[in-house]
Amino acid sequence: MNPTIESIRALEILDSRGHPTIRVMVKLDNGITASASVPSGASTGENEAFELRDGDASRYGGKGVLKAIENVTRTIAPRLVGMNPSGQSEIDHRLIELDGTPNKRKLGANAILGVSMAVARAAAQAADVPLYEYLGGADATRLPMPMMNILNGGKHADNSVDFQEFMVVPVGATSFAEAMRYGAETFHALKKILAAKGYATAVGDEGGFAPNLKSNEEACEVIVSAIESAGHKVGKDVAIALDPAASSFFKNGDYHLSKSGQGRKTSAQMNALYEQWLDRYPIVSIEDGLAETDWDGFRQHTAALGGRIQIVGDDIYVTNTEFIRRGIRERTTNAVLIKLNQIGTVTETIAAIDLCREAGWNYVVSHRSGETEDTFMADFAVAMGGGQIKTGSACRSERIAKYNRLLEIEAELGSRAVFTSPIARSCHGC
Ligand code: 2PG
Ligand code: MG
Repeated sequence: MNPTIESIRALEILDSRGHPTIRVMVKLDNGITASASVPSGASTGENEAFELRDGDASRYGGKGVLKAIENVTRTIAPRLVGMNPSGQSEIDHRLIELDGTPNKRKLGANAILGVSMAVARAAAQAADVPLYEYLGGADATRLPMPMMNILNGGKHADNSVDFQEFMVVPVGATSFAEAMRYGAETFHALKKILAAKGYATAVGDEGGFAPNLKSNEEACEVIVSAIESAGHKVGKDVAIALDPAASSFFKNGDYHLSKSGQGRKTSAQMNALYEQWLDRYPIVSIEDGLAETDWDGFRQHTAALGGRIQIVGDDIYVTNTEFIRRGIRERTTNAVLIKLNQIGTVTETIAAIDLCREAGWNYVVSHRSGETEDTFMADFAVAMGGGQIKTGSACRSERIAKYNRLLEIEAELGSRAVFTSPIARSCHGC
């Protein structure tokens, strides 16, 4: 007999930045319990699903999530108790219906996603299969290429770097475990290089270093040196991916590189800058190189560079099928960043991925800058089989927890594990 949901509870916990977030616990009538914790972004897209915060300045500076918790226990739980947890789509649609707003403003996407993920976990346990297999089927054997954010700037660090994320991508690795080693070795080499140059080696929100560099370019230069000094071939073994998160420095139609003092640029000048960078550095992927409202700029960016590298849309799509559909129609990018909490349910996130698959686009499953020790997204990345994940540096346990879970999955799959890069190596230095 199929188990049913017996109870749903929620707890206010803290995320990696020390801000409150929500953990949801689901209990089935056969005694199985499962929980899931919800992450939170800093450079959020305007059209993301709504994160419900209490706004009570006397608690956590207004960031408490007691209202979201009450929505789980008082509104959601009574409507889900008695349901079969393996009906993920039915449960998620009931959550969407219960909320009734286009962006989950009433109940909060944080409340809804916590329930959606915890239900999936409980159902996987009830089926006695790992979460990646439950969500992806028996063919879910592909481990993702990690994009490891080893140098942080933008809204994720108090430093002089405008671009938010400088990531290393171990494109030459032949297994996930080897990719981790390449990435971690490069991270440690970078620490030495920064220290030798007299820069700080404290880390930002995603575990990458956050030095006060002289320019944005210097970030690529020190990373190239780190790849070499770790004994890896630049571009062939380890390449670079960027997430400038350009919406965060876009004001009144222009891009303001004010943290580094590199001035104001138009959309066309940003595109020219990226083109120069591609000639100078082993870059294989650029995410949010332009702002979420700059659809024209993005189209030009993709027309100019999309044949050479992966162009990923994050804030512009917010994991929402409506925006992704437009992007596919207008060739705005050639890949999509996927974040469960941008849209708010497991089912809608899978629908976003299905659109990418239909269009033959790449997709990258991503963490948020505010994370917890929850590893749902690691299993989810394997389940979805897109072959890419972005979940921070080789530092900070909320990031490492995801990587460690992937190492565990690779070992568990043994000879069935597949590791192939969906992005080309950079010809830089070939
Ligand atoms: C991003 C994310 C994750 P945040 O912009 O891609 O790295 O940052 O969670 O702050 O939106
Ligand atoms: Mg981004």
